[in-house]
Amino acid sequence: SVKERTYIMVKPDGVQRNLVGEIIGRFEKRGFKLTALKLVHASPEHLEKHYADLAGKPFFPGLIKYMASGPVVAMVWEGLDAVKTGRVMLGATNPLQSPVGSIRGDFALAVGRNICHGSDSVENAEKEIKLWFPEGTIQYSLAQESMIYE
Ligand code: DAT
Ligand code: MG
Repeated sequence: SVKERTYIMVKPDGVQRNLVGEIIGRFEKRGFKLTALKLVHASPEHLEKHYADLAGKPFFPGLIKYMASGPVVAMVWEGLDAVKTGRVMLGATNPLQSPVGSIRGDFALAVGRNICHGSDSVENAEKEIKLWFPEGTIQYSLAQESMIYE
């Protein structure tokens, strides 16, 4: 659906490495619509909710510490097949397995410093959007929509 939404986040390493504009630019240029955006220094408690499915993994404490080490850019992008296409644009979890041309494949090397997050299902996207944007998102129409969709 062209109304599908995904939660995309530039992680602390992406912010520190000045990749915020690069990542936003890729989603903009692909044709997706930005419907929410903020810079957040998240608490460990908030990040534990975001990554609740991974609690118990050996890397979980390190993941929370890294994600809480600095601000992240939280975003919602809307458009055709946004969840799956967003994941393709990010690349694989391990940057070494990510194709060149993907964000992780172009800018990262280590799984624990992989620059960006993207929702892995429509259901999880809606959960993550609620967690990061309890205030809601912005509805508006894109002027060039008829040039992006038939
Ligand atoms: P993804 O971010 O591709 O959805 P995930 O949800 O399985 O991957 O894991 C969330 C994050 O946790 C991932 O982006 C980086 C970190 N992570 C995953 N597997 C890891 C591992 N084996 N060692 C260290 N960090 C890992
Ligand atoms: Mg994930």
